[in-house]
Amino acid sequence: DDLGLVAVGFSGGQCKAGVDAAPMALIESGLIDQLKNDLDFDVTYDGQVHSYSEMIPADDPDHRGMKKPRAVSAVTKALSEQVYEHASKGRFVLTLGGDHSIAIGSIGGTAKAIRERLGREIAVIWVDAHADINTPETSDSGNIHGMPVAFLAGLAKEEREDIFGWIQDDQRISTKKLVYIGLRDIDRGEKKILKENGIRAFSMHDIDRHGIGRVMDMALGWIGTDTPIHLSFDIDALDPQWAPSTGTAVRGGLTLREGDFIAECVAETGSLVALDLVEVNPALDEEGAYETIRAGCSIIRCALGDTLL
Ligand code: DIR
Ligand code: MN
Ligand code: MN
Ligand code: MN
Repeated sequence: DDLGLVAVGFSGGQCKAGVDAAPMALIESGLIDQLKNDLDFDVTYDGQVHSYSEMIPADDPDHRGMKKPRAVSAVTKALSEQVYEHASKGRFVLTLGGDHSIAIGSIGGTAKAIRERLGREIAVIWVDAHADINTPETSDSGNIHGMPVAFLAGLAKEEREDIFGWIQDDQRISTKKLVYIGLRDIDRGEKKILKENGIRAFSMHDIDRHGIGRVMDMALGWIGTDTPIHLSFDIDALDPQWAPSTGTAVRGGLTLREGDFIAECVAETGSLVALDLVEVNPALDEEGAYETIRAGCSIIRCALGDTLL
């Protein structure tokens, strides 16, 4: 099978440096060889970690409370074009972040390519401690990594071309085909948005109540068979015990096996078309960085069809 890999060394969607070093750390730990040799993918990779520095304006004042809006907009626009290029050629697209704001580009590019190629709307499975569905107005932090779903679902819109005005309907997703797994730190405004839009969300409470097996049955049942799926996996969905090196760690999260199991179940559908692995920050909790990177690689392998037997 053909796989397009895009490495995005971008940290501008939040305030902590170091998340831009994750793609290189994941690659140096042997990820590409594993994809080629163990999982038999034909990997198309330009050999670069993109920082898109030439696209980032020197002057980037806050807009509607958003921090670095032009930088995040320019980077995600460029990324959306790269992802679109891979996906429109029928490649599975693996995007290594970077902070989670980059999903505006990766999911936007996938959504557009799948619409054109298959005439289908993608489903998105968002695995995260956070819902990342703040609008600029509901956000307390102004960090755009807390807003990507709002822009992708059209709940947040902006006229200005240089601040996400480039996002068109063919890059957007439906709130009806969005499923969350692992939530446990949701802002007040986000809870309202989830409720008002009837968005399907499985929190850690649901996982405790039903077990991850039943939760995955329900999550995939909601999406339905034969729907192309984009899996966006924030490493902070895992408990800090397994993934301490991340910008906004929240206790009470998924075990390493639960994270891998989610990825395995999505792989089993045969409908996965793209995957993001984001928010690994090797500069934070440096003793834990190796474990965090290892966890990230494991989730990627599972999502790409690696099985225990
Ligand atoms: C918080 C934290 N909800 C915010 N968000 C994220 O800043 O909007 N942390 N995404 O990873
Ligand atoms: Mn996230
Ligand atoms: Mn998160
Ligand atoms: Mn919070």
